[in-house]
Amino acid sequence: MLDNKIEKLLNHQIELEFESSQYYLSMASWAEKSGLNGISAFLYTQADEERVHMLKLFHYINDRGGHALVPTIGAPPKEYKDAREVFTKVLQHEQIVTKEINDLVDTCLKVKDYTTHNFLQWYVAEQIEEERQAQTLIDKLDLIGTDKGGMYLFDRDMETFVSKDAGKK
Ligand code: OFO
Repeated sequence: MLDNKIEKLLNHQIELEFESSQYYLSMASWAEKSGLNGISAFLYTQADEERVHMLKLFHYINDRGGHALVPTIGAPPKEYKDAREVFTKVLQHEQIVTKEINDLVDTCLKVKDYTTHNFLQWYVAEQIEEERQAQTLIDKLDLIGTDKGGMYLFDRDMETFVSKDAGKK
């Protein structure tokens, strides 16, 4: 049986994963209509992955005797200045999620819920990877700067990256 406090925090984590999914979906749509098809494909995939992260939490909470709740969240931003702004926002968002997961892990230790602590290790590792990925993309975009040819190639590389990465998670 889940401790009440842990159940609440896990439901909060559901909200964050849902927010990530909706945020990336909105970015994907912006990129698609801006002619950035590779970036768009990458972000649609990210949005799907975040939904899977959310569903893992649903099943975990319910399997442990709690009640996973569908969150209500506000609409994400619709417009973005450019690809760099998109990935900067991705990184900032992931840093917030990482902090929340770390706080949750800390609370698990405090209430001696080692099962949830163990379950959350997958999320801890995933956050490291997502932050690293966003930072790498920002670094590449910094190198490209305002070079339109460079941007074209970046977007094309993202398309290849998505098709190679498809179905890994
Ligand atoms: Fe769910 O990994 Fe990011 O937010």
